[in-house]
Amino acid sequence: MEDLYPSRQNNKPEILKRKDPVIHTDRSKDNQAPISKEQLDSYERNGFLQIENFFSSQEVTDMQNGIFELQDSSRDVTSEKVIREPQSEEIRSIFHVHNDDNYFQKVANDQRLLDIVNHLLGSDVYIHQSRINYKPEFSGKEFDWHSDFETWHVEDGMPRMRGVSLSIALSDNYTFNGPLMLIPGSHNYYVSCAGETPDDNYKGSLQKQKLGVPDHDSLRWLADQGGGISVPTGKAGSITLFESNTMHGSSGNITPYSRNNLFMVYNSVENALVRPYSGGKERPEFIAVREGAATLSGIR
Ligand code: 6CS
Ligand code: FE
Repeated sequence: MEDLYPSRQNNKPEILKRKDPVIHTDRSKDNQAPISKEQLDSYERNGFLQIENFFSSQEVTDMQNGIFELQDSSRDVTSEKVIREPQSEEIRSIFHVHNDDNYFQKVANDQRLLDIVNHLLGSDVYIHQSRINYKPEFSGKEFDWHSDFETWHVEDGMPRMRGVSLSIALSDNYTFNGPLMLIPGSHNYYVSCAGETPDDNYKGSLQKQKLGVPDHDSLRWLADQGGGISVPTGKAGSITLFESNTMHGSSGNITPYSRNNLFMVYNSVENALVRPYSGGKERPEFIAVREGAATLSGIR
């Protein structure tokens, strides 16, 4: 298939224009959306949308219990799905929870979420990737700047920008405890990065991403387009939806307040994975769902 978004093919970074819509349902149908026109405008313009108090306090408590139970039961487990920090045994992420855990399967299928995501992507959807990210107090480490789409395109063969990432805040997000930072408007550009992708890059990149992290000039250029850097703070139970190509990252956490979230990626069923554009081998199912891709039908 033609590569509309080449990256990691040579040593020169380049900024390309986005070639896909941001909202995949025609804007004349805004009145059928489960969110307001202002929220759709904001998502389309900025490449992300935060909705505060999306989940009830009971749901937040249930999800918090769920992530800590999984953390406890995974502590001594050797599994590729359990990602440790590079310099310690501390758990950084647990992958594929939308499938492996009954409770998180229900969360992924939540009708309130699907109504929004179906509208944004203009089709039925499935989960491309899911993970819990733990950023413990005093020691949680950073995620360097990246576009998720860049990795999913190069390493997983996701053809077009027709996915949306959902981060459910399971701790209060302050400006200082390593929250998500996003560059508003960056979803409209694609930073074609330098470098070449070795097979099994994921074994290192999930601890600390190196390839697909843009050069400093490109990052400065994106932020200088006018958007600067946004940090959606707020209580646990808020959600942030961000477009697959929105440039984002987060700092380490040296504060006494942990910062944990549940992260799920919805991809359009019309944007199914092909062979990785790197030409290399496919990443495993727990990072990039292929065989298990099931259209989500919703649970109320
Ligand atoms: O590899 C992935 O699919 C995801 N993980 C990282 C660290 N960066 C890109 C993407 O978000
Ligand atoms: Fe990311």
